[in-house]
Amino acid sequence: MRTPIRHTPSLGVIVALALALFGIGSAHAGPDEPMRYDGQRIVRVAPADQAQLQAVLTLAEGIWSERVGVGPIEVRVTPGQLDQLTAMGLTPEVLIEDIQVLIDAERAGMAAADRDPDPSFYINYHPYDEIIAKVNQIAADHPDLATAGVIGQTLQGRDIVGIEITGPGDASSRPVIMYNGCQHAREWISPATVTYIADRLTSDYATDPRVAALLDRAVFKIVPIVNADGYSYTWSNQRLWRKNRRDNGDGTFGVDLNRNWAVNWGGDGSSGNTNSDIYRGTSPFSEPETQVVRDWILADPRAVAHVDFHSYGQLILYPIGYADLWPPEPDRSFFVEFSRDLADLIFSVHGTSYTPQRGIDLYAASGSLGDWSYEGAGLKGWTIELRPVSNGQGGFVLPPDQIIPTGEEIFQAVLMMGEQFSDPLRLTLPDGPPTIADANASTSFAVRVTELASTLEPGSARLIYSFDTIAGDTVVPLVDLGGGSFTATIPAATCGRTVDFAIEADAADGSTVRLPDQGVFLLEVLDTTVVFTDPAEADLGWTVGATGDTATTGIWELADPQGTEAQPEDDHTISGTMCWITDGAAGNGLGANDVDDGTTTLTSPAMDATTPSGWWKPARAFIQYARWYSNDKGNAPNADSMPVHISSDDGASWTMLEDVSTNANEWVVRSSPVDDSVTPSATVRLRFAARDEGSGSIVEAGVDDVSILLRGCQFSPADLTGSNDPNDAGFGVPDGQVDATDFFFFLDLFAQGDSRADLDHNSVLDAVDFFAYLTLFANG
Ligand code: 0X9
Ligand code: ZN
Repeated sequence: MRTPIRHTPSLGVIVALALALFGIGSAHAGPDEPMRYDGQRIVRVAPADQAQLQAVLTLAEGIWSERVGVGPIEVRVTPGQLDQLTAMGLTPEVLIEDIQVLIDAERAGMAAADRDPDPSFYINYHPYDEIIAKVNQIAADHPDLATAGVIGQTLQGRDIVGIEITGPGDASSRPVIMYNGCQHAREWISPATVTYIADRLTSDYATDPRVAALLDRAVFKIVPIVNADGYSYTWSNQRLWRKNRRDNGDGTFGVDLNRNWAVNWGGDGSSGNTNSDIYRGTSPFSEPETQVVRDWILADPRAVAHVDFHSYGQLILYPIGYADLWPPEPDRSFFVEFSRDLADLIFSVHGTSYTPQRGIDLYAASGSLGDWSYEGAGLKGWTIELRPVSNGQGGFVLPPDQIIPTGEEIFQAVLMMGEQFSDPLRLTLPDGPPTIADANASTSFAVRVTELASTLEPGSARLIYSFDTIAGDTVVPLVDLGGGSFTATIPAATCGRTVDFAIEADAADGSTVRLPDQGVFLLEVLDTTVVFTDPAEADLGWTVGATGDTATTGIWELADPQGTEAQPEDDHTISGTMCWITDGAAGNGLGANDVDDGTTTLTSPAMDATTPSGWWKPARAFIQYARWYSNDKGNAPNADSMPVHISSDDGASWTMLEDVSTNANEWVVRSSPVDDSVTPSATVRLRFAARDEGSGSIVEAGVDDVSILLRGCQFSPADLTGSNDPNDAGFGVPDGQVDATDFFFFLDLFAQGDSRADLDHNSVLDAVDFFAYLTLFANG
């Protein structure tokens, strides 16, 4: 409410009013009204060095960008400051013309919603008291599911309130997932979103069996407003206040709570300057708000995961955030993979793109809750930056009609997270399940075990396999490589056999986890013969260039590549040095010799992919190649792709094999059956089109070791011999016929205890092997 002026205004007041009317001067507020930001712009400038950066930071009213450093940053400035930036030789780019206009629109939207006779709580933002009342109401409406309570007080004595949500019954051994909003006062969407989450979890329990099942297994604990003093201040005084309201004793106020945690406290990306928006406080946990949340987290031994909700940027940030460090395995892979799954799921709700990334890859922040929940409390910890994606859409001032869609997409992520963390363990195969094994050679593959709601019983991770489904299950322990990594090995078998297999592990809570959760993986044992291979040490007749190629640099060549951040240092061939590469010279900087201005095409010579006939298991031709692709560096990452085509009519027509867009930044070997795409012939060619369509995008590609492989079995696994006479050349050698000779030969092997009769490869000759042979025999 505006305070009427009762006395003759002083000169100072008149000047202030004039400045306000003309939209100049710094942000200001009357005694009872929020500070105004009239005429202030959000601009992007690019200070060239530390001195210029410091000058910009000292000059500007506030820092607006996520990232602060030499190079592009965004700041809030008055018109006068804008002129000064230009005078410094910078070229400010205006992103938001007038931040007050956005704030006024936010207020107007809220006022309109308040007039609504039956306003849904989430079509609007709410002050501290109303959010706390709402949380208490949610608990009161669902006494069987939720309990709200005060977990501590802020510096100014406001209550920090939490709500605990779980299904009826004994919850003492249910995993707990913890969320909080509003460490940062101005990020209004974060308390709104976590309140929405609490509301949906409780209200959907009765109607959505998925939510009911989840809440019967897991507990959610939510603190919507950590920084209650700061949040209140953004309503009463300064909409863009970030820190708490600590009186620093030097005329400045506020500690950045998200720099006050005891994890690398005082390090990079925090400030000892009391005036700074990232002021870390006088010591770790100097602030009551961080102490209260710390104790709340540590008090619950059931806790497994935590998310600290912020805005903005649409980011799913995982540890580590204070230095260029990775969590050790298996956590590293878990964070990378699961954060990607969360982003994909969020995208599927309203098409909102969240970027999963490591905190430090955004910028360094020391003493943050996201790192502390992981390193300090031993939880899987994230920082999620909610909508919008950029300040061009308002930044911290997000229109209230975005609350519900934000809540809806995050609610799906909450369900996925809850379901994942109620699993005792997570089993994954980092390289996927093997599908083809070479005959007479064992097959090893990687298995990863991540501990979620429980821990792994030592020694319990195991492979279960069976030959031809009929040969009985054999169980072998996995080899433990440490750090959650294991190796599984399926023994060698003759061509034509099939193996079904699964992985199991026991958890300390008494449960068993299986992969796949239903059915089995299937492995085919086949003979593989390399009929053609091109190690690319010399040019066997490749063609560089095609009609329509316009690339001016990074043209394909046969070379020994020079390594860069985007290009390999070594070729793929073990004994070689050369490969096909988009300009093998490193050049002067990443952008120097990469593909630019369009496409460069590389076409292989004709290769013979015809298959022999008359095999027991028909031979199939596979085309295999090693490829390199990098497009995630530079200013416009991931703008391009590399289509790979195959032709079986000597290049007259082409079929797409794959469109490479994942940036492995390493050699990846691809192998696929030729007859999946084209009819195998004696004139099969491959074509690789590396292209740069967006400007500023770095594209580097390589090709090596193109090969044709034949896979199949010449003889049936029941075909053991051509003769029963040890003096015959055909003794013990398959002859293409499954007949009585083979049957008696097997009986002999079996009677003599020959390991060739051990068809289930468990080192015991028994009825299982006997019946396994009968089945093979019956199948021809
Ligand atoms: O700087 C922060 O505290 C968070 N961003 S915000 O704009 N909401 O203030 C992000 C912290 C995430 N951690 C790292 N980037 N290391
Ligand atoms: Zn924040």
